Amino acid sequence: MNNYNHIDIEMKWQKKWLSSSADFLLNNTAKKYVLTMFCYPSGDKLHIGHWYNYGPVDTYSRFLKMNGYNVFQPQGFDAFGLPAENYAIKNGVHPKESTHKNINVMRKQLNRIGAMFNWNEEVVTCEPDYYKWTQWLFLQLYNNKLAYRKEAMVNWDPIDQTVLANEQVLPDGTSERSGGKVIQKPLKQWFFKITDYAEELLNFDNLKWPSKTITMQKNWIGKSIGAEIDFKINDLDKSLNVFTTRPDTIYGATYMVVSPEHPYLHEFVNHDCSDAVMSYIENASNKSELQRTDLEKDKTGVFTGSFAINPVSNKKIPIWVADYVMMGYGTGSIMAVPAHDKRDYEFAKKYNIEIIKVVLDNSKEDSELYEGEGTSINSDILNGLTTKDAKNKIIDFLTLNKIGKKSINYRLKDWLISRQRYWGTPIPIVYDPNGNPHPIPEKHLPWELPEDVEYKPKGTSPLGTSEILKKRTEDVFGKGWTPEIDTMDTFVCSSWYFLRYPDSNNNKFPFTKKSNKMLPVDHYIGGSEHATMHLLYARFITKCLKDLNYLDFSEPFKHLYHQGTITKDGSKMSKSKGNTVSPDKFVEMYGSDTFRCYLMFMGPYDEGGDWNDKGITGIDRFLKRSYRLMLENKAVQYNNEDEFVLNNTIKNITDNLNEFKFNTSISKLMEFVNHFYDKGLDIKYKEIYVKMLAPFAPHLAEEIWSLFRNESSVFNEEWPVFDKFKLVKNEIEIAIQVNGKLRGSILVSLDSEKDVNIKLAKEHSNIVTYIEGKNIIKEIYIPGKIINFVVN
Ligand code: ANZ
Repeated sequence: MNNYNHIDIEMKWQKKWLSSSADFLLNNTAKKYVLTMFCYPSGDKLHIGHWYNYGPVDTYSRFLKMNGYNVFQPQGFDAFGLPAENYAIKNGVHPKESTHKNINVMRKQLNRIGAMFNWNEEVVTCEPDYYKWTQWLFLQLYNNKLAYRKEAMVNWDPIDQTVLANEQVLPDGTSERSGGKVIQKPLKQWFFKITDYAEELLNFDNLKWPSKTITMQKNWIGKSIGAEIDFKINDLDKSLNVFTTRPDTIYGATYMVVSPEHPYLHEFVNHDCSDAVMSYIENASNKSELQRTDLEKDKTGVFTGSFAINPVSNKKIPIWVADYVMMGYGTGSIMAVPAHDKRDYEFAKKYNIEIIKVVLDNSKEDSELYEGEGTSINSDILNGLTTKDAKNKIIDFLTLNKIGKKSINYRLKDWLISRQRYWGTPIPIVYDPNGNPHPIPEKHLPWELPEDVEYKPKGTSPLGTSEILKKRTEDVFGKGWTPEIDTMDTFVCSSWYFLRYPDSNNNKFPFTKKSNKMLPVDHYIGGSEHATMHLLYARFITKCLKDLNYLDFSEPFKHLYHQGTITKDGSKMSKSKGNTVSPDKFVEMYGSDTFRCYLMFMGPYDEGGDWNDKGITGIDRFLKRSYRLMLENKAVQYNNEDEFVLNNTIKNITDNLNEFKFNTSISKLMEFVNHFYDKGLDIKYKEIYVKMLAPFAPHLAEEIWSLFRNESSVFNEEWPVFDKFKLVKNEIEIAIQVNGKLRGSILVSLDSEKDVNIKLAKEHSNIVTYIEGKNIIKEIYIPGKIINFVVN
C-alpha cells in the first residue's frame, strides 16, 4: 500500500513555505491578526505545552486564510528576565549567549510546526532595536507623569540577595526559591501609574473575553464604594481619616485600628505604651503582606494608649495598632465594627472590646457576628433604615457636617517595575550629582545594557558594577552623574510587543500607521495564568498610548482565548517542575502533522489534558488512510447519503473551526474517510477533502494538492462551501395519532404518496393495537407531518 515519508514531505514544504514567506498585505477589511503569546526562552527547548499553543492556532489561521482573510501571525521571543538569567547562571554562561542559543534552537523547533509565521516581523525583546522602544515607552510615561519614583517596602530574600514578587513569597513567609526568611525592606523604586486607569480598565464592553478572566481582572482591580470619615483624636488637633465600605455601621464602631506604618502613629502613642508599640511595629515589618492579610491568622495588636471620638455618637473609643490593617489600602486606618466584620470581631473577642450590634439580619435569627445587609438598629438617625438607605443618609449627614464624604477605593496598586537584576531593559534615567533623576534624551536611545557586569545577584543591582556604564554616563552627562542601575520588569517588554510586530523593522518609530491598521489583535491565544498581570498591563499601556495619540484604539485584544493546560501525571508541565516532554521525538517518529493532529484530538482545546502518547498511532493511521484514499482515482456514483456526508462534513468543520473546536473537527474528517474508504472518491470530492484536511495536516495536504495540481498551493484555494439542500435528508418522519393522541411514527421518503403512507401507518405494530376491530370514521392527513385516525 502507498505510504508517505513524512520527513521528506515536511522538510520539502517547510523550506518552500519559508522561502516564500508571504509579506502580509494591508488590506484593511480582510485582515486578521492572530497572535499567540510569545515564547520565553528560559530553557533550551520548546515543550509540548508550547506546541499546544502554536499548532492548533496555526490550524485556525490557515482556515482563516482559506476563507479569504489576510492573516498576520507573527512570532517572537520574550527574552529578558529572571528565569533566563537564572538559567544562564546555572549553566555558567553569559545570559546573552545562552538566550541567543536557546532562541536559535526554539526557532528551529517552531519551524518544525510548519506554521505560517510572519518571520520577517520577528521581535526579540533583548535586542537593542527592540528595547530602545521599551525605553522610549518609559520616557513617554515619565514625561506624562505616569512613571514616578518612590520608596516602597519590598520583599527581600537575604539568601538570594534579591527582591521577590509577592507571588514568590510562600504563605509561611519564606522564599519560594531559596527557602530563606523573607524580610520587608524599604527601597527606592520606579512605578507605572496604572491606578490612574483603574476605572477604564473595568470596562470590557465589546470584548470577547472569557468571563472568568474578566472577573479575575475586576477582582484584581477591586473597586469598593464607600466613605471616608474623620475621627478626631482625643486631646490632639488631628483626625484619623478612615475608609469604610459600611458607613451605615458607624454607631457600632467601638475601637479604631491604625496600620503599623501609619505616619501619625508616633504622634499619638501614649508614653506608657510606646515600648510595646515600637516592638510591635518592628515585628510587623518582618511579615509579608500575604501573611498579614491572611484571614485565618490569629489577629494581634497593641493599644496605643490614645482615644478617638466617634463623630456621630461622640463616644470615646480606643485606638489600637494592628497589622491586619495595611497602609497600602484606603487610608491605612479603620473604624472597627466588631459586630459586623469578622476580623474586627475576632480581634474584639480576643482583647475584650465592646461589641454593639447595629444591623439586624432580616432573613434569619441573629448571631453575634453578622456581615450582611439588613435593617439599622441602635443607630440613632439611621434606625429602621435598610443598609442601602442608611449608607446614603449617613454619607449625606457626614458631608453636610464636613466630617466625611463618599469615596471610591481600588485594590489595584501602581505597577512596581524596578528589578535589581541584570538581564532586563535598562531604565533610561540618570542622576545628577545631587541625586535628582533626569530622563535620558531620546537621541541617546538605545541606552545599552553593558556587558562588563558581575551579574550574579549580590544584594545590589548588578549594573552598579559596570565601569562601561559609569563612564558612558559621565561622558554623556558630565562628571558626577550616575546611571540608574535597576532594570525593568520583563512584563514591561511584553506589555507592548503586539504593537511592534506589524512594523518591527522600522527604526524611526516604535509603530506607525501600519500598526494602527493591523491592530487591534483579532484573536489572542495564550494561557489563563496571565489573566491579571500581562493581560492587564497590555491593556493599560494600550490605553496610555491611545491617550498620548499614538494609537487610535484603546483595547489591544478583541477576542481572547485560553487554551487548556497540558499536564504530565496530573501536574502542570513546566520547566520549573522538570516534567516537560519534548515534542521532538514524536515529530521525528510520526511527523509534525500527526503530532499536531494528535494534540488537537486530545480533547476540547480549552481543557487541555494529561499527556500520554498512546493514541498517537491512531492519528498516524488516519492520516495514512487519508493519503491512500487521495491517491486512488475512481469513477464513483454518489448516492444521497454520500452527498449528505460530504456537505455535512463541510458544515460541521466550518462551524467547529470558527469556535476553536479542533477535536470534533478531526472526528468529522475521520468519519468522512471511513465512509468513503471502500467506495473511493472522484477528483472533485478529493479536492474538497484535501482542502478540509489542509489546516490540520498542512504538509500532507500541500503534498497531495501538488499531485493534483502542479505548482499551486492548497492554501491559496478557497475553503469549500456546503450545499444546504444536500443537508436535507430525503426521508421524513410522520407522526401517527389515534384520536388525536400520538401513538407512533413512520419514516418515509419525501416523495412517497398519501395512500402509501396511510397504508404504512395502518401496518405500524403499535397502531394496529389501537385500530384493530374499530371503525375508522376519519383519516386526517397533513402532508409531511401527521396522520390522525379517528376511530370509535
Ligand atoms: C467598617 C466596617 C464595618 C467595614 C463593617 C466592613 C464591615 P473592601 O471591600 O476590601 O474595600 N479596611 C479599610 N481599609 C483597610 C486597610 N487599610 N486594611 C485592612 N482593612 C481595611 O474592604 C473595605 C473594608 O475593609 C472597610 O470597611 C474597612 O472595614 C476595612 F461591618 O469599615 B470596614
